[in-house]
This record gives sequence, structure tokens and C-alpha cells, in this order.
Amino acid sequence: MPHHNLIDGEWVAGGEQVANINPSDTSDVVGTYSFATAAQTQDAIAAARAAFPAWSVGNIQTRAEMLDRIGTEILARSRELGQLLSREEGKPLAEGIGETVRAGNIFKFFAGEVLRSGGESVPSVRPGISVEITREPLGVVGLITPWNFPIAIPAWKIAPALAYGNCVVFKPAELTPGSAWALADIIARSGVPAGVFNLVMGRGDVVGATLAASPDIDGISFTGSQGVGRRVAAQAVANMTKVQLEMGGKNPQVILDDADLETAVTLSLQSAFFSTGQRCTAASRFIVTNGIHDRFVTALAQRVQALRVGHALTGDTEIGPVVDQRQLDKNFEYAGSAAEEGARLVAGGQRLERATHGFFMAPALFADTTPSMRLNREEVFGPVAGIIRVRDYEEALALANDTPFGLTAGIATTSLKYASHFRRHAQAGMVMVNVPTAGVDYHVPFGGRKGSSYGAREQGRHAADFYTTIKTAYIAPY
Ligand code: UN1
Repeated sequence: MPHHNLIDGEWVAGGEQVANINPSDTSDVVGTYSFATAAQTQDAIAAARAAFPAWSVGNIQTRAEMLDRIGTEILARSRELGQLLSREEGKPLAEGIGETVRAGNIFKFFAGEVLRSGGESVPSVRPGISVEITREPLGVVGLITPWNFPIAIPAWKIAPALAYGNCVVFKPAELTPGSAWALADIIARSGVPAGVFNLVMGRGDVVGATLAASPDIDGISFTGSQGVGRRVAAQAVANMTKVQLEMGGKNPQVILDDADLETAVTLSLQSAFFSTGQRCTAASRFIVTNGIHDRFVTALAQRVQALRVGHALTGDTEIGPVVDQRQLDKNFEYAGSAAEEGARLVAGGQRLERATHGFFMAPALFADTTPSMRLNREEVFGPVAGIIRVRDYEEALALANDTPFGLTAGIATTSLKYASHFRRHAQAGMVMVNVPTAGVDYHVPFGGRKGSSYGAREQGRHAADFYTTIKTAYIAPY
């Protein structure tokens, strides 16, 4: 049975049926999914528009209960949904379940936020007048999500969108429609009125482009690559549509001489290689001061070499496959260019064969890299990282900031002086002191600077900055 799109409360067959392939075992078809046409995407936008007037002023108790029910079902089914997620995306089961739990918690958080959204009342500078500042829903929002967090990222866009009274047209990544469909099915059964939430699976150049170019959409929230993000923004801005973009990273992890070696190595392993390095928050540039450099390289190389790479659903796997052949080719291309430019491979880097045919690659760690190498300039989005040796903290900070991106920046140090300085001067949206650059909390702002992000922050209470518009009312008694 193909999985259809949800448009105006009905499950609708799309223009083509597409197989969802398991990257751990390419003979395993996770399911078939209907990809929507441009006309169906327009139908979904129209349905959302029609549903907006009633939904935007609807009862907040009903809305809160609905979001709470969605969260409850996700949490109750976290094992099964986590398994589906790992099967279609390739992250190990524990990570798949963890991500599902995170999605459930996000819906619970925003269920609470529905009841907490108040305004401000301030005196006017003119006598006898009062001023009230309130938030109103933005309108119809188009949500475009990537394949690497196929349930958590949809959750952190859909939950606040609905909580603050918006209507949604949701376009998940082509490679991972399974988790998105399962989430849409839960939302559809939660009591949401027809048209308030719509699912349009499909291709970026069909569904995504239709959303981005639509004059009937009030906001686009996009997470994905920098190239696509820029195109989406350009199209949206042509219609004066509000845009929020979360794009790539080239996140630095600084290791100072005074760091605890074990802490530094463990957090580096997690940051760079878990989730197969397929996180925009992944650390991919290790910037290491002289005094600890050699010990760090040896210890991290050993840990990387020992990582168990395999099928996402088998018990002891730590690193699953790369998501598809195209991404695998890209990883090898970056590893190849690093080697050509003189970097020294100290662990991994080869194609791996396993019992099933999947896109397996041994995580690759390069030492003796320089800041100008392609590996250290461009986002790879795979398990490939480089180490740069530096003299001191000052050089480390300068290199950490020498990037067009600015999502996360990490430092491992036992010095309060350097930790505090780095926290203040790292040009990134999120700074991590002795914790991994990736793997963030779900209830606090998420986002970056420079080429990594554009527009308001996501997650936590700050999500309201994108999903609402502010009204200032001046009131005189009569
Ligand atoms: C995390 O590191 O916990 O696409 C989340 C990404 C990010 C999410 C990272 N938007 O990788």
C-alpha cells in the first residue's frame, strides 16, 4: 500500500510512487510513498488558507490537548517509530529512538506553550491611553525539512507552528518520507481540523519550489543545504514572505593544552562521527594546541579506528551507513582532496562491505591539515574530519572564526579564562564548553550566524519570533 499525502483532511495519491530504500540494506524497501505534484501542493496551500481564519482564533485548550496527544502517541510508540527512522535514514537504533523521544518532548513542550502565550501591557507616553503588545499567528507556513533528522526537525517546526495558531504545509525530505508520514498520520488522528495540517511529500524542485514561490504562504521555514536555502529565500523574499533558514556548518572544536584528554577525545568522537557525521552541528575541524596535539591525535585515531560501523538496526552498531550513494561519493571526494593536498590519514577512510549491501564507510580522520584545504572550508556532511595544529589559544580562536559558517563552536579546556573568552568571542549561534558540538536540548533556542542561518531562531520560546507576528494596540477608554 503506498503512503499518500494529506491534503485538506484527505489522504490523496500523488503523481508518482517512489520507493523508500534502507541505506543499511539496499534490497530492503521501507515502503512506497506518493510524491505530490505542483498542483497538489497548490491544493494544500489553498486548504491551509481556508482553514486559517477559524484555526487562528480557535480554542487554546483544544489546541493544547491536541499537541499533547500527538506528543503522547510519539512517546508511547518511540521504539517502533525509532526503528522506522533508523531503517530509512541509517542512524543506529538508539539514536533513532532518542530522536523520536525528542520529537515527542517537543510536542509536549509546545502543548504547554499554547497556554503560556500572553502579551505585554505598557503605559503610553500619552495620558489616558494604554498600549498592549500581543502576538498573533503568522498565517500559512511552508515547512521544508532535511533527511538527517526525519522526525525531530519536522517536530520542531510543526509543533510551534500549530501551537501559535498557524496552518501548515509540510514537505519532508525525499529520502526519508517514512517518519514524516508516520508523524502526519499521528497528527491527522489527533483531532486537527481539515486543512490545518497538510503533508506534501515529493521533490524539492516540484513541491519545495512551489511552496517557496507561492504568494499565498506567509512564512517558509527551511532546514537543509546552503545552496537550496539561498534559492528558497530568494523566491520567498520576492513575495515578501517571511523566511527562516537553517543551513550548514563547518563547526570548529578547539582543544587546548589544559583540556582533560579523555573528555576531549570522547566529545570529539561524538561531535564528528556519530550520526555518521550527518549533522549540521557536527564538528569537522579540530583545532588543537601544540602541547596536547600529538596525544590527542593518537588517542582520537585509536577511538575512531575502533568504531563499529554497520547495519543501523543490529545491536552493537555505533555508526550506521551514509544516507545514499551520492553522499558517499561526496565523502570520498573530500577525503581524496584532503589527501591530495597533503593531509595525513590517521584513521579509517575506506569503503566497508557488510553482510548487506549498504553505503558503509569507515569514519575518516586526517591530521596535518591546513585551514585553507577544501576539507576545512566546505561542509562535507559525512564522517570526515581534519585536525589543525596551532600555537596557542589566540590562534585557535582566530581559526575557529575563520569560516563562512557560524552554527556551533566547541572548546575543551579546564581554564575558566579561556572558556569565558571563547564563549564571548566565538562567532557562532551555539557555543559548547566541554560538551559535544552536536546533540542539543529541545527546549532552548537553536540556530547560527553568518552562512549557517537566516532569520529568527528555532525551538523553545524563541520559536514564537518566527511563527507569530506582533501587534501593538493603543487603547483609550472612549
Ligand atoms: C543536534 O545536533 O542535536 O540538521 C541537532 C541538523 C540540525 C540539527 C542538529 N538542524 O543537523
